[in-house]
Amino acid sequence: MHNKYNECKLHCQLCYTKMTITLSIFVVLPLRCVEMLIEMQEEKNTKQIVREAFLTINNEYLRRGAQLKYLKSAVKLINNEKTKEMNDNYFKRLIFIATIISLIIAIFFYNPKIDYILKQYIYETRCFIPNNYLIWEFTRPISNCDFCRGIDSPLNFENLTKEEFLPYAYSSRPMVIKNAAKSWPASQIFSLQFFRDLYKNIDDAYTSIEEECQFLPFKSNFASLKEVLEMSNERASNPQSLDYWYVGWKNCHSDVLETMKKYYQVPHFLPNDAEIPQTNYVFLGYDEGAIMHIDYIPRLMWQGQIIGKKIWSVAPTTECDSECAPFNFTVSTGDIILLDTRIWYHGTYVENGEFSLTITSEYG
Ligand SMILES: O=C(O)CCC(=O)C(=O)O
Repeated sequence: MHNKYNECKLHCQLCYTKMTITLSIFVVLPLRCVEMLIEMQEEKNTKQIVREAFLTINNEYLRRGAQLKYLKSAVKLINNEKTKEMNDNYFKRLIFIATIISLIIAIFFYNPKIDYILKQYIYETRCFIPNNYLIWEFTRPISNCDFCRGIDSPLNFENLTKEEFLPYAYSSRPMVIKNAAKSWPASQIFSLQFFRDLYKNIDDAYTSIEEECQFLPFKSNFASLKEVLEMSNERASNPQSLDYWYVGWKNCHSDVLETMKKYYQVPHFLPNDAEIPQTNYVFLGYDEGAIMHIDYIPRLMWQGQIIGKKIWSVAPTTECDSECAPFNFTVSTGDIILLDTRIWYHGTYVENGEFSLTITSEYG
């Protein structure tokens, strides 16, 4: 497990490096090259005019009896000065370009605010995976629209058995299994306070998020899970204020996971052969939830709605826009949603100032 996380961290860092180098190579340098080409063309035109004027003057001098060797030595003198001036200009340009590139690199690597913004909006939000929405969006395979054609709602099941679920188990059709999480003790135990105590009482729990796991602030202004769990009670319970918040994070500390797992089960209808990671995610808060995005994760996603209810908006990938339509649906308290978040864009919303808390993991 740890190796996987370290690999992932390294991958994230590589992605940042790639982004910086890509910007430098594909934006700054081409712009500079175009500028230099224009300058060279202008210089060529000017040289042509000067050459013609110079020849005319030379002919006139020769016609008036001047000697060729004096004209040649005058040209040599001017040429030497010109070459020195040009070298100076190129040297200055080189320093200028190097400074700009170094500045960009420095800003990307060392400015925590920019790094933070990029992490939220450009780089991928789940460190589980190659870490960059932009790169993923540009490089993801084109979808075969079979997955969304004719789909305008999730499949709804009342509680069902493993056998009944099997035919649908690995389908990419959004599904809601009603009341499947209703009996989990988590609905009585999990709350903001529960996670406050849990993270406070376990050594290195916060560090595990920073070093191995992931924090997703969405639109709220928190920089870390610690900030979330240490917010004032007033803010925590006052969703009507302008300061509403919604966050998610991944748990990977073994003690945190062990305690959490006392209060929920992996959905009972998932196939026995499904691979299910040890880690999980918590999403909680008010109002505007996750912004529309697609996940680059290795498996399908399940989520138990422990407290409150949530509106899900799902949309097909853009290449399927003409064949499939986006749609919304509600997941109520105690329901479990199954969604292939790798091919369905998805965002969430919590209505009416209510509080929502969910547990998520993967299977596949
Ligand atoms: O539960 C939510 O609000 C968002 C979940 C999500 O975006 C995800 O699982 O990728």
